[in-house]
Amino acid sequence: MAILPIIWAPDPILKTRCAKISEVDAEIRRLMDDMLETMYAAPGVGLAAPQVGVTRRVVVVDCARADEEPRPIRMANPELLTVSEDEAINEEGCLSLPSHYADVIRPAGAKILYLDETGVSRVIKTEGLLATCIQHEIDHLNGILFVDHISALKRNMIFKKMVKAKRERHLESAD
Ligand code: GNR
Ligand code: NI
Repeated sequence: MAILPIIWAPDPILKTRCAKISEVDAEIRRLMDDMLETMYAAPGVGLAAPQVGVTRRVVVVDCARADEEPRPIRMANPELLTVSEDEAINEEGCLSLPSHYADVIRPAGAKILYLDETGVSRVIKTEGLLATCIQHEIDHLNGILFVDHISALKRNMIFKKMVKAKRERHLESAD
């Protein structure tokens, strides 16, 4: 397994609509495992393939609490089948926008269809953090970031700070 570098916004890769997986093969399973290792190291509760530079529809999540056993979920081609009518406001963060947080309104629950790591089609009913997290990850596969759900003013403030943070990260790696 390997820890992969995480792409920071703004970056055109994070705005790309990702391609469907035609078959969950060994290469995709390897990508899922590397993404999980990268996510746990960050640490984060979810990660989408475009965040590690791969524009394909692959997502990993683990929303288990710290006092629970890990519950990794590997997904290819995740889709929202249905969403609940009731909404929830949650403070979201993103590994591609480090140290920026904002309240986002989304459906509180969702039924998700995906292919697991063996290529078997599964449906899960989600609520709470898992529902929020999977919707955030599916957004990534469609080139959408959580800041696209907030005001343009707040979004532009965050992007300006990210441009500066990226410049400083590049200067660091240069010396
Ligand atoms: O680690 C993460 N935490 C988080 C918190 C609230 C809503 C969504 C998330 S996902 C994020 C990791 C990430 O950037 N996934 O794409
Ligand atoms: Ni994210």
